[in-house]
Amino acid sequence: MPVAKPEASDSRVIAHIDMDCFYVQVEQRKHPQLRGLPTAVVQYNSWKGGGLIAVSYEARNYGVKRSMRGDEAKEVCPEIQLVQVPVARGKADLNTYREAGSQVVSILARRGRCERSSIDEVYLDLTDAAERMLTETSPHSLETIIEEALKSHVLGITSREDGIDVKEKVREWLCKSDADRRDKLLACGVLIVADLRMQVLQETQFTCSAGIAHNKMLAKLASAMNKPAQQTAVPFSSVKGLLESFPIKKMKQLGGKLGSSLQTDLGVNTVGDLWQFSEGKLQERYGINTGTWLWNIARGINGEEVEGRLLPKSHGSGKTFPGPRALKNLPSVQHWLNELCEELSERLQSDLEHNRRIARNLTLHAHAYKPNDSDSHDKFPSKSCALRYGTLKIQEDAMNLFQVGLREFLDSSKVTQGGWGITGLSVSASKIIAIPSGTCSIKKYFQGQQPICSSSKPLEDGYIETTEHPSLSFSGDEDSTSVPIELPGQEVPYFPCNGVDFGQEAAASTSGLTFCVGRESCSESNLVEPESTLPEEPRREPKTHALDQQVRKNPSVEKGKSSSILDFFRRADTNSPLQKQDQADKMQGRHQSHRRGSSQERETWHYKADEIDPSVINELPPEFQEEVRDWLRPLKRPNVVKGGSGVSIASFFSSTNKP
Ligand code: TTP
Repeated sequence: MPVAKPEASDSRVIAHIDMDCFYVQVEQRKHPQLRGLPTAVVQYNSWKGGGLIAVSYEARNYGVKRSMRGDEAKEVCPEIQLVQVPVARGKADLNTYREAGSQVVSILARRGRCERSSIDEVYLDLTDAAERMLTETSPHSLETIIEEALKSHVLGITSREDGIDVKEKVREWLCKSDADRRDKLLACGVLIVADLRMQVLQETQFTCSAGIAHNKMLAKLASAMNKPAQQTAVPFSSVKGLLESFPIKKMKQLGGKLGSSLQTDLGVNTVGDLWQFSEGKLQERYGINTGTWLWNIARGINGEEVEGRLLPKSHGSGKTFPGPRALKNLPSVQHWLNELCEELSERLQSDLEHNRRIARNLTLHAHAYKPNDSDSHDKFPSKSCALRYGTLKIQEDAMNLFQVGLREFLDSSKVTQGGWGITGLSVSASKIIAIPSGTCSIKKYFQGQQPICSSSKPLEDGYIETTEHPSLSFSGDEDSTSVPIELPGQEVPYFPCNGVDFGQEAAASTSGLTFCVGRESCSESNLVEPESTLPEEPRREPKTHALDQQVRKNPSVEKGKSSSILDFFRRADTNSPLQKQDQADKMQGRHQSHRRGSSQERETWHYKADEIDPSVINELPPEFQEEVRDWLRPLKRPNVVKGGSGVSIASFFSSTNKP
């Protein structure tokens, strides 16, 4: 549902950047001999030459369209070059395109807040950069204006009829010293975007188009107006002219039922047609929020912020099984779900390694049909659960979600068996959060491997989803495919685990999420000695935690031989012993300072013992659990949920991150 949001300021400078025929450009960069030729990227399925998913502008000139199949495109344009999308696991592999998109994003993010809105689209908030430019190097003070900026389209100022004078008109507009401040800022935005687009071209060989306006909605409309490799600005005075004749169904969020209702119920075909309806009237018909939103967008008002997000909000992997390829039994569904989950798991792993982010939610979507129900393809319910890391776990959970969905789907029409078919399957991981600083892999730590910890440096995109508290499961089992949170190759001065102080070192691990506490340095010399000889964990050993295994395998930390968790950790760090009494004393306060043990590097850090998730304790070796519970018992707040179901490790981290 659209959300009405008033604009905090009409002096913002927002750009929308859209890559031109993106997949084609990526393929042309890979195969330079294709440059300048009519080219299209086709799906891997070769039926009738494969479905076109991206079409070069040269091919578009021949009338080739994305809706065509390869064979049809060849009829329209016999010399068209068809490039097959890369394939992995029997489905399209989009990694090359994603990576190319990331490369572009990293360039665009240089001048302002950047939101990656799709694989090839980005919003930029250039307000600060434009204000700086206006103060320091205002366009009217510039001797030369870059050519790319002069080629801009400025709505209401330039038109096709301008012919050779067009650049002169743009120059005048850009350099007008007595212009409205909002237009002056926009002019700065035009220069900045032209420069960024040039950088993208030089560094990636890709062209892109852009819209520059004072909000996201107008910028997006403008970027599509002149493609490829061009940019369009919307001065304040031109908003009305732009919207007046704009088809209502082409507006974002009006392509579906709401847009159709405006057409059929109110006779609204263009945005201008909406102007005759008061806000009250629209609210009466569509509710307060939607009514206001409609009234606003009709006037070009859109307060949506550019979110600082360089990375995708979710990961997904899907495949369609049209017509005779529909999946008709559980083993075939299982097979494809396994493939999709494997891909998803790889991407989650990569996101974790490269961006230090974890996803918390797994969703399964399916398209299905059943006998005697022509509408049934809309009715397969999407199902979600907390995401557990590890390919096998994701596969298992996805299959369970599918079966729950299938039961519901079939029950709704009393069809209990047979006759159903699955025409589309997808799994997605969402509710992604950045791992808070201060986490590292206790598993690696205790195995004496290269210490790998997070730094306290924030993520480059600063993206942390805060709307919902996470619900990671604390099952305590772990297989080799589960993912400890660890940050390769990073050195931090100590393990600043935000919150728990179990002694000099303590650790807890969830399935796929591991944190530890205590040490100043992850240097190998401080690690438990014999671990390097330990074998890797077996690939699948459910219900056996890494730390438990460690305790069993390592004679120095065998069950029963360590009288307490402190002893256990003392053995792990003979350089910095900590007295149990000291520690018990420290645990008495809710906000404690803990003096680091190393004589060389002393640090003071804080924790909030009352915010420790009790389920964390279940992750410790059994012989230590009671002891730690004793430490914490007097400090527990009555409303702390037990068992890990309500309070999760991520909320634990985020709460301890509070100032
Ligand atoms: P778009 O931005 O919609 O289109 P485009 O970049 O190919 O062309 P344009 O210059 O008109 O913006 O999509 C970006 C990429 O996403 C596109 O190159 C291929 C892929 N894509 C699909 O795989 N399937 C689809 O249905 C669409 C619309 C896009």
